[in-house]
Amino acid sequence: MEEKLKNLLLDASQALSSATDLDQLNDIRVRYLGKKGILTGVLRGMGALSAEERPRIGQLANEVREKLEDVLNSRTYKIKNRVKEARLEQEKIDVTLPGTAFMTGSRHPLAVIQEEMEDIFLWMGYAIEVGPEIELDYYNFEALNFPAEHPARDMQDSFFTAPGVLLRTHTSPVQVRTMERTNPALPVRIIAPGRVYRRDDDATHSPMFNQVEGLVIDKRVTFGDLKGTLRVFAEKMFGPETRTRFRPSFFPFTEPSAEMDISCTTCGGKGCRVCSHTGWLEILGCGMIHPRVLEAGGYNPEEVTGFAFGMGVERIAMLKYSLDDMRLLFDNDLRFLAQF
Ligand code: 2NL
Repeated sequence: MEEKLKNLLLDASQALSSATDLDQLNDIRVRYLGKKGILTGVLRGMGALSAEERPRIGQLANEVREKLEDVLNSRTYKIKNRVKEARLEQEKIDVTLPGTAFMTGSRHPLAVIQEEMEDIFLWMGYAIEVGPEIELDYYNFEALNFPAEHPARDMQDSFFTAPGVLLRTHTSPVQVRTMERTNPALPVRIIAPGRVYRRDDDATHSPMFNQVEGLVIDKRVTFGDLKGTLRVFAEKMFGPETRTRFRPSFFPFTEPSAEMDISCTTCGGKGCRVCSHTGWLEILGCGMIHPRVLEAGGYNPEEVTGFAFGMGVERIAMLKYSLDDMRLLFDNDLRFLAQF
């Protein structure tokens, strides 16, 4: 019996020591120490022992069980540790490796330019006003002194959504609404940036584009104020060496009306392909607010005067970024957009 227990201790210890994973270890534990295991089998033979031998063998059996449990525990600990070490070895990261670059967005060139324009006028004391893109014919045309037969009022030229309702063709209606809301308060000094819509679509025209219009009303506002304001704008926007000139023009909502040119941003005025060898680039339309428009806004043209101007954000962006095709601004090609 004693011999059997000593052999059991030896065999089980050896088996436990050579086990390489927890499943094997458990199999060995069940085989030797389980309810129906080898140790239980040996102890069954204790009934045949004499009364003197029984306590000695019983104690020996307990010692064997305790020793085996010690071996089992230390082996379990070792194997668990080895598994953990292997996992950590796999998980180790080289913190000196280059990281994975995130895709980051960038501002749209039109948004960048529009904000630059807004910042210049904010600096000059203007407020920014916005309004609806779906407008009444009244605010888009009627209040702006467009004659009933004006071609822009045609279905061919504008997007009508219902009789008397259309997508605004300029941001002027925002300014009429502002005059209505603020009259007779002075001064009025606002810009109206935003999307506008016209029915053409070719290489040089998009059916949707962006405009910044401006409006100033006060006592004794002059054409000189208009010229000085827009000249400062041009110098801030295109650089202090930029020269400006004003040519007579016509708009239904201003009288007199003018267009402002700046010295060519590419050749500085010497003449090149960009300016068609004239040295000048047209960038905006402007004029003194027509008395009938002041009246529609609730201001008395006998007491106040004002000037207004309007320019396309796309045109300014194309000049500042030397773009030869407006469609670059609308195609949303990331190879282009990522440069801004
Ligand atoms: C252009 C010309 C212009 C205006 C817009 C305006 C607005 C009111 C009253 C009078 Cl409420 N005028 N706006 C005036 C002159 C020119 O735009 O070529 N825009 C791209």
